[in-house]
Amino acid sequence: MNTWWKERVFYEIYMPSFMDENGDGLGDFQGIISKLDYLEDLGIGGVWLTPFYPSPKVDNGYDISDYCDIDPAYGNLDIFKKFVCEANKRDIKVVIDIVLNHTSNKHKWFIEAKSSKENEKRDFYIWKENNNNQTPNNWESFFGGSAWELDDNSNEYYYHAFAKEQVDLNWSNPKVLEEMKKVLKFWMDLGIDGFRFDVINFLKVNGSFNDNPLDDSGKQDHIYDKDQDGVLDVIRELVKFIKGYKNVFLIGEVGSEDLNILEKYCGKDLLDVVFNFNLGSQNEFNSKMIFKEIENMNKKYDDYQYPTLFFGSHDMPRFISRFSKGKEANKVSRAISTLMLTAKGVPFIYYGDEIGMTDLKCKDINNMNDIQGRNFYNLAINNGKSYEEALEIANRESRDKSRSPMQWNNDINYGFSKNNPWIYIRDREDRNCVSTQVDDPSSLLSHYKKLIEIRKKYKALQFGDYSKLALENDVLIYIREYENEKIKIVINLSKEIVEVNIVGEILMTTSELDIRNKIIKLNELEMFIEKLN
Ligand code: TEU
Repeated sequence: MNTWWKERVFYEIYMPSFMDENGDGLGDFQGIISKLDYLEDLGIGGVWLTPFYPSPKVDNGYDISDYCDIDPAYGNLDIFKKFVCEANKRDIKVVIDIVLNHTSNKHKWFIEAKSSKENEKRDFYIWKENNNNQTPNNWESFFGGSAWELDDNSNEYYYHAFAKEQVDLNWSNPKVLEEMKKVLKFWMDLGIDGFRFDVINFLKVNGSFNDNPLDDSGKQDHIYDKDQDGVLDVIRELVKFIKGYKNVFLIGEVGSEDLNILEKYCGKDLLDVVFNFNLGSQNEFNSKMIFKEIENMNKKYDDYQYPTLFFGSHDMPRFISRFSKGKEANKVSRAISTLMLTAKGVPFIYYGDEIGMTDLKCKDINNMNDIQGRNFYNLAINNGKSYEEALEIANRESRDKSRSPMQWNNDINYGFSKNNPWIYIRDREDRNCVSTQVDDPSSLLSHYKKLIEIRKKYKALQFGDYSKLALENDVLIYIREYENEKIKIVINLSKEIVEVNIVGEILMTTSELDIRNKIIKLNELEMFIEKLN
C-alpha cells in the first residue's frame, strides 16, 4: 500500500474563517483559491477542509443538509472543481471532512422520516416511543442536555448525540451504508484525496439503550453511546469500498483520549490514522505527558499504524494560549512546531498557528456563536447561575476561541473580509499576522517554513523510526533513522540552560551556536536539528 500521506504536512482550514472573497463575512472557496500560493510557499502538502456542504450551520456545517453539493455561501461545484485543480497544480492534496454520524434535521431524509412512522426513511434514524414524557434513557448530548428530542408529529423521541438539529443516523440499517457509499464515490470522482471522518466511533449505539453510568462527580460516562460492537465492521466495510476505488487517505476523528481505544480504529483494513487527542489537547504545557504520548504511540502502533501529530483544531483552544501561561508564547510555538514537524507521525497544522494566533475572547454572550458555548450558557442560567457565572461557563465550553478569521494583515478585519466577519472580532487585540512575518527570516512563520522544508528534504523525518527517544532532565531528544540517514532533534523543555556537543551538521536551531567550540547552548524551549553522519 502506498502511504503517500507520510510524506506530507497537512493543514486544517476552518471553512468560515480562512478567506472571504465575496464579502459576505464568511470564508469561501474563491478565497481559499486566492491563498493557495501562500500554502504552497509554506510547503503544505495537503489541506483538510471542514464541512462546506449545504447546511443550516447550526454547528457551522457539521449539520449537513445535502451531502452532494456545496453550500452557496462557499461557492458551487464548479468552483470546487476549480479549487481541486488549482490545489493539485501546487501539489496540494485535498482532504474533506465528512459527517456520517448525523444529518441536519433539514436533510431530506429526516424530513421524509419525520413525515410518518411508515415512511421508508423512518428507519434511517433512531426512534423511541414516548412513555409518559420521559426520555428513553439518561443519555446526554455532548452539547449539554438530553440526547433525546420529542417529535410532536409522531409522539416519538429521536436520538441526537450533538445538537437536536443534528440527528443521528441509524447505522444498524444497511441502507444507510449504501447511501453513504454513493456520497463517498461522488467526492472521489471529483478528485478529492482523503476523508476526515467526523466522530466515526459514534456510528453505533448500544441496542440495550441502558442508562449510562455516572461517575462520583455526577459526570456521565458514555459507555453505551460510542465505541459499540459492530462499529468496526461498518468501518471495515467503508474502508474496503473506498480503498477498492481509490487510495485516498482516511483519517478518523475518534472522540477518545484512550490510546487503547484509538488503536482499534486504525491499521490494516481500517482507517489510515486517527487523531490522538491526548497528545495535543492538554490545558497546560506538560512535557512529561507530551513525551509519554509520543512514546506510547510509538510502542503501541504496529507496522500498519501511524501516529498523528496535532495540537490544535476548531474544537479546542489554541495551544499557544493553553501552553504559554508563564512562558514566552513565541518560544512555546517554536518548540511545539518543532516536535510536530519532526516527530514520527502525520502533522496537522491548524490555520493561524503558524503565525502565532491566540484565543479569541468573548465578553458578551450575544457575541458568542458556538452552539456548545451557548447551550451551556442556557443550561447554567436555567440552573440559577448569574450572568457572570454563566458567561464564564460558556467561555470555558465555547469553541469560538480558536475560530477567529485568519490574520492576513493588520488592516480592517485582518484582510480576511471587506465586511464584518461572521464572528465578533471588533475588540480583538492580537496583532500576529502574515504580512509582517512573511519576509522576516526570524518570524514564527519562517520557522514553520524552514521546518517543513527540512521535513520534506529528509526521508528520515517522513518515514524514519526512532533509534533514540528520550526525555532526559526535561530535554526531549530523539533520533529518526531511515536507510542511512539519521536526523537528531533536541528540544529543551526544561527551565535550565543545557549545553550539547555538536557532532553532525546543524540543519536548524533557535539558539546561538558556538561553532568554534562545537557546543550549542539551549535556553528554555530552544531547539536544534542535526544531521548525523
Ligand atoms: O467533534 C466531536 C468532538 O470531539 C467534540 O464534539 C467534542 O466532543 C466536544 O467539542 C467536547 O468539547 C466533531 C467536530 O469536530 C465538531 O466540530 C462537531 O461539532 C462535532 O463533531 C459534531 O459533528
